[in-house]
Amino acid sequence: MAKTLTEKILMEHLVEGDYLVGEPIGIKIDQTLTQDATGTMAYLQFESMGLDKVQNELAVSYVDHNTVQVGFENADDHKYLQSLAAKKGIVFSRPGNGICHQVHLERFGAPGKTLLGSDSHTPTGGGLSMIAIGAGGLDIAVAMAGGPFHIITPKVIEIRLTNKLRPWVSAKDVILTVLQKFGVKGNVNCVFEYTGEGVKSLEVPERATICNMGAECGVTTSIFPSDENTKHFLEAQERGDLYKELSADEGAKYDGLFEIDLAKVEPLCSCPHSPGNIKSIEELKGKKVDQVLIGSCTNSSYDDMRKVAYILDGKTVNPSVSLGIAPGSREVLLMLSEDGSLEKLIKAGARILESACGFCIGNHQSPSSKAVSLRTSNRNFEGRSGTKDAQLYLVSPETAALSAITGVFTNPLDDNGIEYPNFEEVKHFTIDDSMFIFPKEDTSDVEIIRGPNIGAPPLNDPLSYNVEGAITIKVGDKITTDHIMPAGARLKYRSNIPAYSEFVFENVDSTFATRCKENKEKGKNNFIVAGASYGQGSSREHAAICPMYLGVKVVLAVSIERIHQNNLCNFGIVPLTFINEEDYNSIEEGESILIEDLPDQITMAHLEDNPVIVNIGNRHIKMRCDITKDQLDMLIEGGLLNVLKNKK
Ligand code: MIC
Ligand code: SF4
Repeated sequence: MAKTLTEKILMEHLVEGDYLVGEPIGIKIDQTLTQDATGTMAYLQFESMGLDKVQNELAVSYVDHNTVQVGFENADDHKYLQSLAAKKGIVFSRPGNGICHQVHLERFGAPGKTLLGSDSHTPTGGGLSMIAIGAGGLDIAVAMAGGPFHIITPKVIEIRLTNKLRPWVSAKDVILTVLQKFGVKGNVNCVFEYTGEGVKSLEVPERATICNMGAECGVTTSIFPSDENTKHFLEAQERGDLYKELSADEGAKYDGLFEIDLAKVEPLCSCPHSPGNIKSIEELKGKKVDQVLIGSCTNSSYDDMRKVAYILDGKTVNPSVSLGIAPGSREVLLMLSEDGSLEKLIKAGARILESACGFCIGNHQSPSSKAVSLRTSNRNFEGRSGTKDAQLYLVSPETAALSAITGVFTNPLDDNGIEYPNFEEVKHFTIDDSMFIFPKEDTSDVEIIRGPNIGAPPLNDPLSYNVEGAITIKVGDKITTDHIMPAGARLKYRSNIPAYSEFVFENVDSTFATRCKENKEKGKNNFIVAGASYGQGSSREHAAICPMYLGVKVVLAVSIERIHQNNLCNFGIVPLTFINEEDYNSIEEGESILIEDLPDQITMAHLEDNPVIVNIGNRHIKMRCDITKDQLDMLIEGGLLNVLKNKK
């Protein structure tokens, strides 16, 4: 039978289950990546599995998120990660080497491979025809131990591209067109597969931009075929031997189709406070801008950056704008310095930022109060920038660079007196792998360094029979992991769960952690009630670990996003969804709640699709518990770490 590209790669990696859409399967993971903010916990969990070395083909540990180093905490994490990598056979990418997704694409990604990363933008690898998936750190730890990764066999949606983009319209506008169509919720367990003759007009970095931001739709991953452009990219990275041609079979059947005529794509923008809140730049043009930030794993390739330098050449950043530029990797930065682009950027008045996540995660460059901040990154959730009332707009590098000059939203399609650059495809990237530390065979003399910031992964208790307590918080729709577990200034506590837990829901309800602790002291459990698409956004498992630490036992939501649902199960928090959505409206914060026979109820929900009956006040509310057999075991035993321990 004719197969989609997604089916081909997934089936080649199938190690558990039957490949039937909607059914759980286990796939073999070839490559893993971690970044420092999720990595310390992932490696602590890996250590607790007791293995001498990682078991998968390639594991890379990047340091790119916490590079600000205010206080000792981040630097402690870096030391731990470096020594752990040396001990366990992991490639270490030193701080300053660049953003994990950009660097991985440049130096390690390979068509047809599976990649699992402890970061939700791991699908960037789909630009190189990989099945690249974001997951929680514990799932990466299991993959590094040689275990399979479990997903629900996805629906494959064809995104067929025709024609080619007009000058001044770019890959970011394509993915914003996709977001306009699919939105940020309701796309769980789908893969976006790009096809059509328009594909060949897009280079690998452009494809990577498109796959990167597919994460905002909540899909499992996105993928492009591997073709001549892929070959050229790999050859230019001196990795041509990894090339293989890959595409869907003629006549392959898809579960949906969205056609995009690239020639008709408009310059677009994600408006506050959701990537799915799309408007055209034409609608916004003339609006005053206070800050422009260019970079992040979405748009920081050499192609993006040299275009920006070309646009800024001979100009000066508008006096009302602060312009920051963060090239995605050391390779990109080196090339910008070699071809004269860096000089153009500096002369124009750009503030050159470290090749790291930085502004994107609110680690620095927080805008002024109520500022309008134009960014080429992928998320504009409220408060993510570090300034709660700032207004974040996500745009292409072209729109960002032009607006930095004019000081207002500027439509790149209008005549701006600049000819669109016609750059040649890069024939050879400047390769310098000296900031990777490759592991040695004999690691007997390596000691793992643990500073005071390095804690231990906390464990949960097995699920009690009757679970009783209070609705400690009720939140609305589209609550992101940034709402649950803020990053930015709090990021440095990622390796210290008791300290980080103090900040759960900090910007939503600052007394949440205190109330949880009071309930816990009285022997009561905590429950979270949420609207649709709970836990969208990042892969940070801390959005499950820290609530778990505070005694949260169950989340009752209208719907829960894929990665977060997995993280909840991994840490023994029961995910329930309303069968009748109206029941969500009837619940009030503070009400008491009792779920009787919970282990039995979720077992029957798994086996027979029975509803789970929840008693709130004097009402009996029916909930769904949509979990796999593995997740059932995790929930009953109090999390995946307990399951693994009990197996030994
Ligand atoms: C993000 O973009 O939100 C992050 C920070 O990269 C997260 C990971 C994290 O929270 O450490 C992600 O995308 O998974
Ligand atoms: Fe880093 Fe931002 Fe990309 Fe997350 S989205 S990996 S914080 S650059």
